[in-house]
Amino acid sequence: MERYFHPEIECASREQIRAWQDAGLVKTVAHVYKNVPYYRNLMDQKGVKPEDIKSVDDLHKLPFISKDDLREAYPYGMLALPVSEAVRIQSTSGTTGRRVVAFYTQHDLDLWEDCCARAIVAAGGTKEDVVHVCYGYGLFTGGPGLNGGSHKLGSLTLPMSSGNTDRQIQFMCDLGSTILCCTPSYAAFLAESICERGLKDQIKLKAGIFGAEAWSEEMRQDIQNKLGIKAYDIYGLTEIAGPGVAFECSEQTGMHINEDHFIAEIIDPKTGEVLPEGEKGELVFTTITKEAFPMIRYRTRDICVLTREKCSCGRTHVKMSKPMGRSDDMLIVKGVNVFPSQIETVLLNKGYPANYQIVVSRENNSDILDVQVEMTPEMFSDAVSEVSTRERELVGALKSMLGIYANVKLVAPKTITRSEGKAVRIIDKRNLY
Ligand code: DLL
Repeated sequence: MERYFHPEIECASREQIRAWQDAGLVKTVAHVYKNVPYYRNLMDQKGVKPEDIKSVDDLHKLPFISKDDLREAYPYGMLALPVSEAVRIQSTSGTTGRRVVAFYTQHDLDLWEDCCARAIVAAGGTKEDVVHVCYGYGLFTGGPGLNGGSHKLGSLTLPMSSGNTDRQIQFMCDLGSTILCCTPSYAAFLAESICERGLKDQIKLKAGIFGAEAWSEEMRQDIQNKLGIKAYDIYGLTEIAGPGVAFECSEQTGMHINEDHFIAEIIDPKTGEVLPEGEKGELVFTTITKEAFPMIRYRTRDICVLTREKCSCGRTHVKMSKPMGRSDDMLIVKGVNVFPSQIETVLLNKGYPANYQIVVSRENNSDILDVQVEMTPEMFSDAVSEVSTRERELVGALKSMLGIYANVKLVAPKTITRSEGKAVRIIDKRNLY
């Protein structure tokens, strides 16, 4: 049995998980109420006292925390211990407003790395594996998280960080990397580069652990086929820990949330009302084991579904679906909700690579949706006259998926900038007006 598969935890009964969560919640609420004045004020405003929280059934009484709260409390306002107790910060990649800074004690780091080790084991990892980590290192949690998880497992860890694709591929071949950890968009780019160089036979990869951004089932198939691996999803966010909050197992049908550390709820993003299992809504997390930066009912903005259906891997922890986009990433174009993942599904189904750019603009008070799509080299070498036929076909397919008209422009292979971290798929020019 692998060191980081703990059946007594990951396959525990619902009653046992509930008991951990009840106890962890009571302790965490008392801790933040005592030590985080910002949160104490939020609770006081709602008229809730720590004694009112006796079990998970009382969770709904507590106020939510949002990214705006964390920005307001920046930098130390949400730290629940003296600075001298914290040993590390990580930070979000936020491009607007103040960054969010999360703090960790040594104990917090240990638990986070355990979560990442569990994810690697669930993807078939053992001590014998060579784990190639090309998530970014530094403030981003991707590199440090998977690096720590791989160390815990005792696997040889390659702290590659992102970029320098030639060196990535060379190390992969020379050192015999077996598990690749990076964003799915970078995995797709690496797969493309490996195939182009005719090196597929020289790599020993068997699995990939890809997350930090939304990716479709079609993209999974594409990466799996190109690299001859199994591609597993991993989810997390800096505010809650980093990668490893949830991860996929051999079933590849959603990600088990580490319920001995996090309580998950799904709420209606408009009303804040808690929704029953199986309904789609915004994912909210409460941490129950963190010391430095506990979060109570943190609104992730990620839209997904939770399910407790029996999983063939034996794990009993609740599963979250792939996030269907973020409530704040969702575009509203001509009054219709558009998620980039819907566009990606259409493109990959029609044989296009996952290299595309969505541009939304406004003219004469009307929204315009432009989608630039890269062709494969084979498509590109076909007769020019076929391009307009192809474009028309995509316009039709997008119309039936989205319900609105999109202008499609096919562009030559390698025209769209590749990403080494999270891909930037959307340019919304309307915000600039
Ligand atoms: O992206 C942590 C991470 C690193 C997860 C490496 C997985 C692998 P942040 O930069 O704080 O943290 O961004 C968190 O990224 O709220 C989601 O919107 C999105 N996200 C993370 N994982 C996934 C995933 C890291 N598997 C935000 N699928 C989250 C879709 C994801 N979106």
